[in-house]
Order: sequence, then C-alpha cells, then structure tokens
Amino acid sequence: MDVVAIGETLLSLTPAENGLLRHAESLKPKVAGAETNTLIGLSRLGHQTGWISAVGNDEIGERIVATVRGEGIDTAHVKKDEEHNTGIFFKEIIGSGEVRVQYFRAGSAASHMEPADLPASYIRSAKYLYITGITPALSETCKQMIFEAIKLARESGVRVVFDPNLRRKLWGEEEAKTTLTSLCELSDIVLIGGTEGKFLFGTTDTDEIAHRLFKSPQTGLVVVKKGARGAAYALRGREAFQVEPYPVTTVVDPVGAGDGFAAGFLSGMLHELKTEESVRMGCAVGAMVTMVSGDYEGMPDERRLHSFLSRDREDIER
Ligand code: KDG
Repeated sequence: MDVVAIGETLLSLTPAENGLLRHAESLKPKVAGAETNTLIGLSRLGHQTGWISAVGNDEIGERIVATVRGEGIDTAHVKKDEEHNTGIFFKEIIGSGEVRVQYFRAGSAASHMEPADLPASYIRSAKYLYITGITPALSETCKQMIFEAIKLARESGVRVVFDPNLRRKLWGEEEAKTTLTSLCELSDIVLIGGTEGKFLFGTTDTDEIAHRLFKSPQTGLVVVKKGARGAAYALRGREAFQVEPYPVTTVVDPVGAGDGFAAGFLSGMLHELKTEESVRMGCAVGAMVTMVSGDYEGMPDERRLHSFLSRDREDIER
C-alpha cells in the first residue's frame, strides 16, 4: 500500500438547489468523508490505497463501501457493524462559499471503532499513514485507536501525515486543542489550515506555526494551507517558502479542498518530487476540487491534473 487511512465516511445530503435546508424540495445523496476523499484522489492519481473504517449493516453503508471500492480503494478492513448505523450529515451550500453542516453521526458504527480493530500488519505495510483530526473527535475509543495507529506506524518507519481538520461541532475546545496538538507532535508531516493554525497556536504565520511544531523531534515538514492564497511550507531548520495558488474561475463547492490538497501533495511525495512540487500539486488538486459539486467528485486523474498544472487545457477534451 502507498497510503492507508483511518476514518469515518458518511452519506451527505445536500439540497439540490443552493440555499437553506428548510426550503429544500429535494436532496442529493453523496458519499463524503475526509479520509476517503483523499484516498479517492490518490487512487485516481494511480496510487495503491487502503481504508480502515466501520459502517453499519445498512443500505447507506452498502452505498459508501461500493462507492469507495469502486474508486479502487481496498476496503478489506472496513468492518460491518451489526449494532450501530452508518452516520449521515446534511450540508447546505448557502451562497458564495458559505457552507454549514449538521451531523447525525453520534453513536455511529465508525464512532465505535477501537484500538483492537486496527489491522497492525496492514498499517505496517504502508508507505504513509494518513489521519485527520476528525476521527479522534468521534469518541474516546476512536481517539485511543488513532494514537495506537500512530504508534504502530512509527514502530515500522511508516510516515505519519496528519491534517488536524478541525470540526468544532464534534468536540469541546480544550479537548480538541490538547488532542490535535499531541497528534501534530507525533506526526512526520503536518498539513494544517490557517484557521487551525490560529485555533491551535494563535497565529497563521507559517514560520511561527512551524517553530511550535518543530519543538517535537518527530515533525520534519509543516505545510500551511491558505485556501485561495495558495500554501506555505517549512522544513526543519529552514525558513518558510510560499507556493502560489492556482486560479479558480468559479467555486462551486469549497468542501473537500483540503482533502484534495492532501491527495495532490501525497501523490507528489510518492513520486519523490521536491517538497515545493508536491505542495504545488496539492494546491492544484485542492483548486480543482472546488470547481465541482461534492466533496471528492472533482478529484482529477493524472491526465486532467497534468493538463491543469501546465495550464494547457485547450481542446484536450474534444
Ligand atoms: O473535508 C471534507 C469533510 O469534512 C467531509 O467530506 C465530511 O468527513 C467529513 C466530516 O466529518 O465533516
């Protein structure tokens, strides 16, 4: 496996027309989960990926697993939980990039995952373990499982990549701060958004965030995602570098951009590109995701990504 990820994937229900859910006449069902969004992006770019999770023994779980497997991701370690349901959420796109979500995932099948569910040899076989700050927010057992997964990865030299992916609706401020900071410190690579930098370290400045994170001997690379302003990164012992954004003509749906960033970035790392090139790939995939409705649907395959990167998009689809 190139990348193994652990996390919950849900059914997302979005009003067919942008606006408040209360006025919706119909809802579009889609599959969404930060970790599988990234795995789908990686799979479309030609990498071997595996997903560790749990779904309920219900139609929603069937749909999720079929979708993820259909994208080429190994789902052998997705447990079917007989007692708990698959989670769902509603996602409103209200206008000009404003998005609100309402979760119905408390007590879901995935929230009942625990350390004993981890397939140790599977994690050890990967080049990268990808985790986000959503999973430890789901329950105490999920939190323990994430720390255990990192331990397993580190024992075998599997590189840990962490996106704090702050979801304030899922947990309290203090617990989120303590846990996300610890997870950053245990990770080799941290992909952090500006809002998360502010939440955890009180700053959006890349040098300052990196300075805080490099206090941990484990962390060697910090990437700060700045949305429409591109990204910046810092390697241990070096100043921060800025990477320019890719222009987006119309943002259709901003959700999933960070997951796209992770996919593009990790793809670059797997191809052993320079850090700057990998961060640039992250920016490009993140930008492409925002131009399509849905959290992962805009993830490009290699051909589309390269034509976007070279900005030579003329006529290639005709
Ligand atoms: O990063 C996008 C995710 O937030 C979305 O796909 C759903 O995993 C999800 C969540 O927990 O909000």
